[in-house]
Amino acid sequence: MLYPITNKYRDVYSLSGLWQFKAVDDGYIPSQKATDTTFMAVPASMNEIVTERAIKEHIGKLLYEKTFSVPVRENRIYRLRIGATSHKCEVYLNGKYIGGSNYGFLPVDLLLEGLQEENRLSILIDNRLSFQTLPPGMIKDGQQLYNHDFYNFTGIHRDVLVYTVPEKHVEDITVKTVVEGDYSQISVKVSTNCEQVLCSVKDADGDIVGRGGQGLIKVKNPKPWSCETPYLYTIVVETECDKYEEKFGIRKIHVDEKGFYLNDKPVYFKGFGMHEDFNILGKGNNTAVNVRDFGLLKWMNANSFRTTHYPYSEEIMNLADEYGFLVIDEVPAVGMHWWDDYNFGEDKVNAETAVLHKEMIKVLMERDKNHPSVVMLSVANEPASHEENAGEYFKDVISYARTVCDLPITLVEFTQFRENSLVTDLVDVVCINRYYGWYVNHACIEVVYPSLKEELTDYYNAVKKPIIVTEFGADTIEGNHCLPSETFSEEFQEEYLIENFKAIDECEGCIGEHIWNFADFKTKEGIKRARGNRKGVFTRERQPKMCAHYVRRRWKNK
Ligand code: BDP
Repeated sequence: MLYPITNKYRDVYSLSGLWQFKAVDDGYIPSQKATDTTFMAVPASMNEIVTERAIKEHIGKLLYEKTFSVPVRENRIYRLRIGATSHKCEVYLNGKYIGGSNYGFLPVDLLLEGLQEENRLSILIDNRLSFQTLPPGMIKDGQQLYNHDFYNFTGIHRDVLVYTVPEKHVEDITVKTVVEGDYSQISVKVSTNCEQVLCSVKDADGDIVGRGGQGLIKVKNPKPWSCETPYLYTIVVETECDKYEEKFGIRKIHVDEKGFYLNDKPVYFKGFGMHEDFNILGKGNNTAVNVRDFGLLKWMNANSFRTTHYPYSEEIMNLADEYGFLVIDEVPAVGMHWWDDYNFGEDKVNAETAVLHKEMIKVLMERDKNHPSVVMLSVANEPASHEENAGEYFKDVISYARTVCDLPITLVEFTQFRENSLVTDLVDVVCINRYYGWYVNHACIEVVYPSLKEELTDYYNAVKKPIIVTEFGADTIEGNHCLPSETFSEEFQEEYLIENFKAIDECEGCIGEHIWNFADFKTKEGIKRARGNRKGVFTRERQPKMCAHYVRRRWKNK
């Protein structure tokens, strides 16, 4: 899946900016230009922009509409690329349905036929969650309920682009690399309806270092991509009438009983679970926020993050390649329960959910396959992996994932006891979220170290797979100081993290620590949430809390 680019053969026109907007009923068809609309920003979530609670919390459909004109050139195919909407969308051009998507967080790419001098693009978004959406949820007593801890932001969250490709064009490029002695073999697969395909590899200075057609290209003395030196090459694919350039890195990944290796060197994962979340913008992609976030990740001496709990924007993935971060790419299968333990009747995660789950894994891998930063796939966060149906469900999903993804695969677990998990056997790297001293024995800082140490040691001895502690954290209100420490104070957050680190440092099989969370973020309202989840090492405005200074010193030497 190629990102729209401009060059001699291709054009891109951005439709991001001001759109018309309103809440609509289920039966609404945009056959006429909408009336009674208000302005809305794209990309952005609508929820923190609007001033009325009823719209902010609207459950159902919303219309986004915009008129646009682009130069219409002959022998060009026009396409529409929406980076992501939340969640489902239906797209209409001049009142005619042209396609849509059953899920958010991934691109929607549609053919635009019959463009006129002036055109009306209407996007209907549906933000309802059910047991057959990802993430799952249910509507009860007029309320949208869901079992995950981030706000169900609604909107067009990434850029909307009209782009052109020549009739004969490069459709897709897949790059894989292997290092043998002094050479790297770059295997290039191009899907195209063109006759002649020439491929060349440019180094970071723009010099050509290898040429060929489809198939293998040799590069002498390759410079590997790593966190310290995120060296990027470019594959240039040229045909008789099209050209596409895509960056890639030469890197090798493997996992064994003891560790995770990048270019044959063991990796220790230092970083965070994060969120696409910012004041007013909600989940809207924003370059300024992205650059600030990567600057802060570097400042922290982090080397990795997990895209908790859904695929992040392509712009963020590009920055991860450039800055040298290892990314655990996650699909939005978060808070999945089969409700064996609850009494919600027949409504539950089922085979239809699994079809969507597999589809999202496939599309995510198609989107991210050439990013050297993407080093592992996470197929879910904290499913009820002890419930009877979980074993069968994830066996199916993970064996499918292995047919479309050659990266190590994980599934992030919270089940308190390893013995109860029905999925640990299926993964390459064990990822666990643990909140001793917070959700378990709240405020008992003394239990954190012994409990975590005992559990990690037991886990590793039993499964002999590398372990990353993918979440641990304590809600902290910035500026709240307390001596001796109490929960929610900056002192407690720092002490709590230190106790977790002590346990992690003493566990043989532990190959990483991801603090929950990078920054404070918005959640649904709840009795445990005063203005969202406050476990950030940074505030929602991206200023450091006290513990940031301790953690950055720790990670400098780790
Ligand atoms: C974990 C979830 C994460 C939550 C976190 C918390 O994976 O999404 O935000 O708990 O409660 O269980 O802070």
